[in-house]
Amino acid sequence: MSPLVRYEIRDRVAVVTIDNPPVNALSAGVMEGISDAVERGDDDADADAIVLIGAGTTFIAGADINIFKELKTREQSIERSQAVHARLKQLEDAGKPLVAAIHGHALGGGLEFAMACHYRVAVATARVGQPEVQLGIIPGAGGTQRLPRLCGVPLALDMCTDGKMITAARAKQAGILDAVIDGDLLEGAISFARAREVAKERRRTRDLQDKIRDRDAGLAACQAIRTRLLGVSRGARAPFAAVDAIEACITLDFDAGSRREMELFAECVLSTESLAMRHLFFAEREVAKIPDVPKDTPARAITRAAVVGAGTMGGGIAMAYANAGIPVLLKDVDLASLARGMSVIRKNYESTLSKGKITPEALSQTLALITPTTSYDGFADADIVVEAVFENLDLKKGVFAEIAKAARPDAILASNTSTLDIDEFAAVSGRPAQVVGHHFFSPANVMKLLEIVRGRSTSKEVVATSLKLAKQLNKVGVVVGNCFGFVANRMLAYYMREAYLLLEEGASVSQIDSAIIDFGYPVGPFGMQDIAGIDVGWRIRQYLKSVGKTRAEGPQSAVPDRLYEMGRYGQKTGAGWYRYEPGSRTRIPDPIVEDIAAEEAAKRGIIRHAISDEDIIARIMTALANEGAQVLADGYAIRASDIDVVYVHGFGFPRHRGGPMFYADTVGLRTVLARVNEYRDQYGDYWQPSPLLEKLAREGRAFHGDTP
Ligand code: 3H9
Repeated sequence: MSPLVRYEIRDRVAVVTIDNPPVNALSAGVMEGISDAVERGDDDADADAIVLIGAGTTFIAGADINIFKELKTREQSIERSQAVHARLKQLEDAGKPLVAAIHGHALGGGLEFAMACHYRVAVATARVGQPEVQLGIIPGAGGTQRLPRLCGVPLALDMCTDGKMITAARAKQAGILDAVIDGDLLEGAISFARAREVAKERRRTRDLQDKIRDRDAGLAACQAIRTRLLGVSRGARAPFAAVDAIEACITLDFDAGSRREMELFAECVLSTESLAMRHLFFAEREVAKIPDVPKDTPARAITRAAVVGAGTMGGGIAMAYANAGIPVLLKDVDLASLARGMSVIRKNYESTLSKGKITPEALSQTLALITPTTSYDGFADADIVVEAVFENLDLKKGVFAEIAKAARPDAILASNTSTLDIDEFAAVSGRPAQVVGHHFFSPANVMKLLEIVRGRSTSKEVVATSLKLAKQLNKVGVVVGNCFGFVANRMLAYYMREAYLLLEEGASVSQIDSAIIDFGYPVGPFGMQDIAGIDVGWRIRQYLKSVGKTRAEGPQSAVPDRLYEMGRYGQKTGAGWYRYEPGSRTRIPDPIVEDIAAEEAAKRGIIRHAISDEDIIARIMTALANEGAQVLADGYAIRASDIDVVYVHGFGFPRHRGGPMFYADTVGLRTVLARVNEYRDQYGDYWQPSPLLEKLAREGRAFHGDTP
C-alpha cells in the first residue's frame, strides 16, 4: 500500500488516513492509495464501515496542481479523467458505509473525493469549495455532476463559477455535509459511520435526483448566471465551461453528464488561460521567498501603527490597518485636513455598509481603531510608522526626521512613496536598517499589492516583518529594489507613454480604454488616471523636471499637463480624461480632450489616423514587457513572476493572461522583440530592446523558463 495513505482499524471501522504534506494534494499515488485502502476496508472482515480522513492541518486541498503540466492532448486528458471518474465510482460502490471526515479544507478534487463517499462530516472550522475556476479549469472529477445533486443547481453554479469556499455551517445547511462534529473529528466520524452501518444505510450521491429534477428552474439558473458572468468574467472562459458542465448535469444522465465534464475539462486544462492562472498560483507563493532572507528570519509583531498624512493614500492605509484589527494613529497637520480625511474614511465604510459587506457593529468597531491626531503623542507606542504625505522629497525628508524623533528607537519607519529614493529617508532617520518602502496602491484599503522597497541598509528582519505584515493586512507583499518608480510605477510609465502617444496618433481615449478592458483589465489607462488623480502625475513630472529626468524615454505628451492646467484632475473635480455628472462615476467621453490631443499631435507633426485595437494592445503590452525585462536585468525584481504578481494585484492585469511577463511568453519573445525593433524603426530610438529580451529571444527561451 502507498505510504501516502495509512490504514488501521478503530472500533471495527477502517480508518483511511491521507498523509501527503503540506495539504494532502491528490497526486497519482494518493489517489491510488485511497482506492486501495477503501477496497481493503470493504473486504476486511474486521471492518463494518470506512472513514476517510486527512493527516495534518487539512483534509485534501485538491488535485496536485503540478500534475496538469503532464497533460498535452485532449485524448490524454479525457483518458486520465476517465480513470479518476472510475475510481470515484468505485468508492461510491463500496459495500460498507464510507464517510469523509473533513477538517481544514476539502477543495477541488478533495471535495470531489468527499462527495463520492456516502456521507460527509466536518468540524465547524472546515471550509469546502470548488476553486478550479481560479486555475482556469473546471471540477474534473465529477464535481459538476455530484455537487448539484447534493446542494441544488444555484449554489453549485455559484461555487463552481466564483471558486469561493463556503463554511461548514453553510455546507451543512445546503446538504453538502451531513453533520458538523463538535469535539474530536475522528471519534465523531467513527460513531457516525457505525450508526449508518447499524441502520444499514448507504447513499450514493450519483443516484440523487431531487435537487436537479426541476429542469426548467435549473436551466433558467444557468442562463441567468451566464448573463451575470458576461459582466464580470473579463474574458475568462472557465466560468462558462463550468456552467455548461452543470447544465449537462440537468439535461443528461450521470454518465453522459460526466462525459461532458471530461470534454470541457480537457478544453480548459489545455488552454493558455489555465496555464496563466496556474502560473500565478505558484507565483503568488514564490513571491514570499527571498533568496537571502531565510524562512526562519525573525519577524516582529506589529500590534500598533501610526500613519502620517490623512490624504487619499494615508486614509486608505489607516483603513487597511484597522481592517486587520490593528489600532492606528492617523496624523495630519491641522484639524481641517484631519476632518476631511476622516470624513472620506467614514464615507468609504458607509458605502461598504450599504453593500451589506460589513455590519454596523463591525463598522463602528473598525472605525474606533483609527485615532485622528494633529500631534506625535502616542507615536512612541507604535511598532511601525508609515509616512504618507505628498510626493515631494524635501517634505518627506522633513517628516521622516520628525518621525524619527517621535517613534520608539526600534520602530520600523516605512515610506509610502511611489517613486522617491528610500535611501534618502534612511539617511535622515538615524536608523537606516529599520527604514523600508511600503508602497500601497490606490485605493489602499482595497488594492492587494504592497511593494516592499528594500533600501541599501534595510535589515532582513524588517523585510521578513514587512512580508508577514502584508499577509496580516490581507495584501500580497512583493519585495522590490530601490529604483525610480520601483517595479510597478517604473513599468507603468511605459504603459502610460504608449497610451498618450496612441491618443495623439489618432486612437480615442475611450477606444484605448475599451481595448484594454476587452483585454481583461477592470479599467483602462485613462479611466485609471481619473481615479488616481491627474494632479498626482503632474506633481511627479514637476519634480522630475526639476531634477532633469523623465519617467520614460521618448516623446513626453503635453496632453495630461494641459488637462491639469484646466483643473481637470479626474473624478474628484468632475472632469479629467472623461467628464462626470455630479455624484456619478460614469465615464462620459469628452470631445475637448480629443481636440487637445489633435492640437498636440499637430504641434509634433503627427498625421492622425485610425489604429486597430490589436495594435493598441501590441504597443502597450510590448512596452510593458520590454521595460519589465530591463527591471529584471537591473535586479530590481527578483523573478519575472514577481513582476506578474505586481501587475495582477497592483493594476488589475487580467489573471487569465498571467501578468505582463507571462503574457509576453505566450505571445513569444521572438515576436515581442520583432515588435520592439519594428517600433524603433517606425517611431524612433527611444524604443530599444532590453538586452535580456534579445538574449532570451535569440536562445528561443521565455521569461519563465521554457516557452509555454
Ligand atoms: C483540482 O482539484 C482539480 C480537480 O477537479 C480534478 C481532480 C482530478 N497542489 O497556499 P499555501 C502548496 S485543482 C500542489 O501557502 P495556506 C503551495 O504551493 C486544485 N501544491 O497554504 C504551498 O507550497 P510551498 C483545486 C499545493 O495555508 C503549500 O502547499 N484546489 C496545492 O495559505 C502551502 O500552500 C485548489 O485550488 C495543490 N492543490 O492555504 C486549492 N495546494 O510551501 C489550492 C497548496 O512550497 N490551495 N499547495 O509554497 C489553496 O487554496 C491553499 O493552499 C489552501 C491552504 C487554502 C489549501
